[in-house]
Amino acid sequence: MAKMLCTGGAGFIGSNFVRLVLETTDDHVTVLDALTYAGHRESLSDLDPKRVTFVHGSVTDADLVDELVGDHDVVVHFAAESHNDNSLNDPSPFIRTNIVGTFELLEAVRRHGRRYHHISTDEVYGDLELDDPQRFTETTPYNPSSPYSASKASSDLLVRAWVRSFGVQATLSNCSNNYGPRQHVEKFIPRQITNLIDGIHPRLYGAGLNVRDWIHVDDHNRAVLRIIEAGRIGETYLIGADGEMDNKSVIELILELMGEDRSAYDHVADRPGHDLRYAIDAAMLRRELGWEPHFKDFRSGLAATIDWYRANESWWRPMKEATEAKYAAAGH
Ligand code: NAD
Ligand code: TDX
Repeated sequence: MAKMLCTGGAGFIGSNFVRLVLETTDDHVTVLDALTYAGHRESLSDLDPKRVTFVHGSVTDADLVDELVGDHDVVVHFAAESHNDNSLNDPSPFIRTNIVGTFELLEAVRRHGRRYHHISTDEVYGDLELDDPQRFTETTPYNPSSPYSASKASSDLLVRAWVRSFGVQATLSNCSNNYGPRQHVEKFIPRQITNLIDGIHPRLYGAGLNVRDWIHVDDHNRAVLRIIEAGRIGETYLIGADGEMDNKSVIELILELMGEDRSAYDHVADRPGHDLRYAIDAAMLRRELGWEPHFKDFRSGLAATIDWYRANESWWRPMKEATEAKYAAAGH
């Protein structure tokens, strides 16, 4: 049994990761989470307290981080400010949490000689043309567009430098857009599902031709577990499930699955600097670590996600009004 420290474990991907660890290993998990607007204790409240310990605190708190890292075998770092639109409104928490927080963890991992896995995003590579035959690979140069993606790119580069300069035992993964249960209603898919439940039209930024490469959160997390288990130290693994789809088609599919007219959505102001297309080539992960996605059919994964939001209104309702007020102020 290993003792795992999971930062950001009360957020979307982190909370699903904790569940997967409990289901598939005998590890103990300590969650370190600051419970920002994006963190929810309820996402963990039904889990066995003998196997999950919750610590309320920030990854920027050097003393707390040092103590916790020293007491664990493996650190998996999910905690971040994660939303592009928020980073355009106010970049400052993105710099503190995503860059300084990663620095504090790396320093603690270095002092204590612990194994570290860094969670990142395909957005660090910038965007692709719609007709570009190349997809992102582990060697694509970094070219981030937004304050969010620049802060994640910075954190990745810190990890690579700590591996090379100090011999820190780290791996990295950069994943494409996740969907699934417990995702904040500020994000594209849950925003449209919960709008429709509330009788509001879905909101499409610009013409909606932007392409995202969708992967179910459990497939992302199964890949993370494989990398922790068998990944090569110092290596970056790209995680994606060949799920490219443009935003307009995603909105039309959500409308269809929820029994509405496929054209019943509104076009709203586009996001400044909006990345056009992300696409991941996950050949290395598949070849080297034998990973395969379980969710191969986006339509059925999306239908299950819609069912989850219908059945769990008490989870998302408290955050809906404030989220929509923020969007209204930004013209989205
Ligand atoms: P999220 O916003 O749902 O959750 C983030 C969690 O981190 C929250 O629980 C929040 O309270 C916590 N947190 C924020 N600041 C903190 C701090 N200073 N100290 C401790 N905890 C703090 O985000 P998510 O979508 O679950 O993303 C998790 C990670 O995965 C991030 O690193 C993100 O960059 C990366 N990622 C996300 C996606 C995606 O599609 N959502 C894709 C690829 C990579
Ligand atoms: O209401 C909306 N309408 C709309 O058209 C919203 C909220 C978004 N969009 C568009 C913008 C993007 O092209 O949908 C796409 C997806 O938007 P987000 O859910 O905000 O995701 P994105 O900006 O692609 O970033 C996501 O994937 C990479 C995560 O939020 C990041 O944390 C991750 O790193």
